Amino acid sequence: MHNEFRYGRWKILCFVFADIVSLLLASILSLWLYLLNKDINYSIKSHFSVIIPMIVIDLAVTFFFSTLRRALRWREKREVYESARHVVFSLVFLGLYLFITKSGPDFSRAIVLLTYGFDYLFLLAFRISLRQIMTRYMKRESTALLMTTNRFADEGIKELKNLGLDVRYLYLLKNNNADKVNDIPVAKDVKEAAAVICWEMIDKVYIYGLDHQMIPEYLMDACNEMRIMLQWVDFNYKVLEIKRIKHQDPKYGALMFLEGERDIPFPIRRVYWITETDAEMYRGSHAHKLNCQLLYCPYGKIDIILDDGKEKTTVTLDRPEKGLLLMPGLWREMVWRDQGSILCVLASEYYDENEYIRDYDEFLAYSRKSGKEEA
Ligand code: T46
Repeated sequence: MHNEFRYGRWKILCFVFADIVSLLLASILSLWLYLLNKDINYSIKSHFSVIIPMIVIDLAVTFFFSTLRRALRWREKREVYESARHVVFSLVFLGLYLFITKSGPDFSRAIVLLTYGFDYLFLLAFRISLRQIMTRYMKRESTALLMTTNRFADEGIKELKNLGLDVRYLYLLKNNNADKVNDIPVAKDVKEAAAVICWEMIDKVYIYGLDHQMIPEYLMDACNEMRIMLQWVDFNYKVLEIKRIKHQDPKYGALMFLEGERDIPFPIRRVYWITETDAEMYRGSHAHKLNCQLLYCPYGKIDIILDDGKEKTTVTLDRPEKGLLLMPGLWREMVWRDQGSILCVLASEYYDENEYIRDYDEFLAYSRKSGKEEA
């Protein structure tokens, strides 16, 4: 629950307040009904002495059992379950309290049961109404959360701005502790990202340039529970400058490096390289369904011809620090321009011949189906 309090604080307080009001109303109503029966001799004082523990238990259950976790966004069906969970836990803990303090006999069990019965109905009604009011009157249109890595945050924000979307929050996978990027707050972890989506009433979650393996399951489940669509703002390929450190003394050369999941948006599962090649040699003629790759040429010159099913582009790898990031669904051919040039590849997937498309017509059909040609 603590993550929730960083965002939408007063909206949560409204829900907590509604919970307490519902408990008080339920308690008064059940007492009134109970006392309608004139033959019953019941101490109103003892009834009120238990109301304070009831409220404390109610707050503790909300906090420790997170019964408000995604309350603002989840389906009404889910509310039926969560309110029941809240009431059952409260009832159990109140029972324990009465048992431990031995105050059970002063207090009518019928009233307790009646109170929690009414509490359930009021809770459900209040929470559903609050949600409707908040969604109707407080929602800002087109609020978006962008999920990407530190390396791609700036580009992703620009890309969404071009689409007319306002990025309000970021969730950066493998974040190196950035609090803000371009003045946009960054959710610290996946739980906080889910809390932002709920309490800041985020409309859309965009994913920029991330391999499917990097999307945390927790966030996918949370979005699903809150009926938020995950949408990909994707690129097919990108030319990257690999970080390079040149030694002050030229005889020691230069060192280049990159990190999986940070500089490139995928974990590195496989590395391969192609050597001993003749000039004007062709390889390739295939696409991948899943594999993301980073290609670079540490020695020589190689043309990479890319085809998205609609148009062709050529990227020439002729410097060791020039990297070509390829997302799945691109047909490629490689042409060795200089003899002995070396092609190195970092890949997101283990080798699996079934995820290759080696037939061009099949590639065109696949690309049409997956909508890649529209990207
Ligand atoms: C790519 C370009 C840039 C394996 O057994 N394991 C492996 O990890 C790889 C990469 C290949 N192979 C076998 C499969 C074939 O029997 O090696 C043989 C040659 O592979 P292929 O014809 O796919 O080679 P290229 O140069 O056309 O393509 C390779 C990669 O396969 C491909 O992913 O993007 O380099």
